[in-house]
Amino acid sequence: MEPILLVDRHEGWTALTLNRPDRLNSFNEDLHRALADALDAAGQDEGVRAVLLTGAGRGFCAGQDLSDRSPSDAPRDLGATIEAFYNPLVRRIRALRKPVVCAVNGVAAGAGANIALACDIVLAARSAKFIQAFAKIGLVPDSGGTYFLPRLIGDARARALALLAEPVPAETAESWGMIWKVVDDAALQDEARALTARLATQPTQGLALTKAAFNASGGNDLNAQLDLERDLQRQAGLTPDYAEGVKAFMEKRAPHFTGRSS
Ligand code: T3D
Repeated sequence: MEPILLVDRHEGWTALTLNRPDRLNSFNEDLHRALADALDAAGQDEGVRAVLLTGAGRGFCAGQDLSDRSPSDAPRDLGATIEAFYNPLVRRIRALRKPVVCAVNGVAAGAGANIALACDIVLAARSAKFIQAFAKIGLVPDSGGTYFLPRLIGDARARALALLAEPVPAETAESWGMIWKVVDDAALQDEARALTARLATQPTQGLALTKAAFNASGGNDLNAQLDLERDLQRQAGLTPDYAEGVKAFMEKRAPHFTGRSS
């Protein structure tokens, strides 16, 4: 049987592919566990300096597998599954001290859309679309949707998308600033791999600190953010990659970053 999550380790980076294409890669508990384990492994592996998340088949991810949510069952505490699976996943992606690239290869719906938005750089196939599908089944946007969306595209658009559950084509998502870039379908995976491989050669500690700064930005006022930047810069300035970056600049050559903390 095919693994539910494909893990492809490359030189310096790893690709994680949600692999339940017949269900548009919707999440069941096994997929949640596999993805959590793979992200933890990527975090612990010093040789992994960037992560690519994508989906197999024609969709990226359709959120929760609704076939695990039979209406004839006793009422289920959905807050418990959010607490156990979706919230830890979003926190893992944001806290990972390495950039996470998401290649949205097709429809991203429900939690699938918001998990994509939790990643650091989102590329999408031209044919992809994003749907806050929750309203169609009486639910609330989760997996950070009500946090990420208003910050990315503004309150007016975020509210309408959540209340109407209308699909947003990838090109609109790009023009609204919801994602980084649209790529032709046939080029998506190659471009996403090249981008992830490029990030894997960059000053990993500095990128991790940059990520931490952006993670904190939403909840900080300017003074707090300036203080945080000072503290993070202090840490960045002590990394070997900073020394190498300045040395390489002065010597007019390309830097060779190791990503190490000391
Ligand atoms: O429950 C909790 O723990 C709380 C957490 C909730 C998080 C959430 O994500 S709630 C939101 C759940 N997701 C949705 O409501 C989206 C449901 N899917 C759709 O609306 C549509 O499938 C799409 C708009 C995503 C794509 O439409 P389309 O026409 O391109 O494809 P399709 O024909 O609807 O789907 C293809 C197959 O995938 C189909 O199976 P079949 O008929 O070929 O055997 C369909 O049933 C299956 N599929 C799609 N989404 C899901 C799914 N199966 C299970 N769960 C899904 N979410």
